[in-house]
Amino acid sequence: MIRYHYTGDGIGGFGRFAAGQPPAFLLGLHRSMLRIRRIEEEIERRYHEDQMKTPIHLVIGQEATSVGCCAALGDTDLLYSSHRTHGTYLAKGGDLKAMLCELHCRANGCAGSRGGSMHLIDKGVGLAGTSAVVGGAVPIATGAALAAWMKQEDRVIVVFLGDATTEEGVTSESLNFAALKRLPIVFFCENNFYSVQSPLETRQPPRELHKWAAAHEMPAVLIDGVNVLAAFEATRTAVARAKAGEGPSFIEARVYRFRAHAGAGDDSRTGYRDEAERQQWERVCPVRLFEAYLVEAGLLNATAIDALEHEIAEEIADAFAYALESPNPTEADLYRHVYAE
Ligand SMILES: Cc1ncc(C[n+]2csc(CCOP(=O)(O)OP(=O)(O)O)c2C)c(N)n1
Repeated sequence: MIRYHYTGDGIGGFGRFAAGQPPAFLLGLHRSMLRIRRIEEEIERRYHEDQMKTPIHLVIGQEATSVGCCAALGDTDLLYSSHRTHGTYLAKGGDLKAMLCELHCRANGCAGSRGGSMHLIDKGVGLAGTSAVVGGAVPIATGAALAAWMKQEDRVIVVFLGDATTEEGVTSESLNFAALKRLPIVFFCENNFYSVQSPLETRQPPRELHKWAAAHEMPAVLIDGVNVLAAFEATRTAVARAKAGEGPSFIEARVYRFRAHAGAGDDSRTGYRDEAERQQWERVCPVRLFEAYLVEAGLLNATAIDALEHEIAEEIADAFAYALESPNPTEADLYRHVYAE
């Protein structure tokens, strides 16, 4: 039984957002999504070799939200996210080699081998922090927005959260506080309908998450999370509002993760979701759908796609080789960043 149907417009949903956008911008979004997909597929392929000493939460199927959102952010805007980090980290411009070193627990990982996949960070590009604690990043991002507002900084804070994160008390507190103080923050909710293996309908009364958020007195929209341009446009609107001093916004993007909650492969056969449900969403894969749109629009062709695939594959092979050749942390590294009287 399919519980959660795709209700977007598929390939027909791109046209109204694409009008007037430069081809280079559209191609850049496609490239960024394809790159994230291929990086994660390679992580997944190698995961069983047990060289990556970290749990992983793949975003395969959810690339459009990170990429569309980050395309609307500037370098000084800050992004926070949860345990499902790879998409936001890479879309915000995080360094691939430093990410793979972190996954391989190498000394030059982006979190100094202390964090693993769930704690990626790259402050140089505004990827300000990620947290394995469900709801952990939300109040931290809200605090960063308070700081930005108090210091009159020209920046917006965005925090990615899952549907289950709306069930954490601290998320309600954060939305309330952000609305009260009119903070420059965007709550970007990726609703993939599941918390590990628990469907939304067993966790919340029948309601729509954006309507729940709207009750906190902030604009709250529902978008097709498969549509990278819808994610871009919704973020752009929310960022403009925040920068104009008008306060927070909430975006609910309906998405679907194609893989298991954690680790490599799909786990639908354990019975918590119907494989037909996943297959239905795979037919509107965000990467392939946008690619098909660009081909139809005459902006991409098979030769260009081949060249892009080749270029991305080389970058990935190079970055994995770099990570595997990088030094392990030493005992002395253990004492760095440790404070003792
Ligand atoms: C406070 C807390 N409770 C429970 C967990 C275990 N846990 C890890 S991820 C997860 C599900 C989170 O679901 P959601 O926020 O919807 O994000 P998704 O994994 O679907 O991207 C849970 C319950 C945790 N890490 N932290």
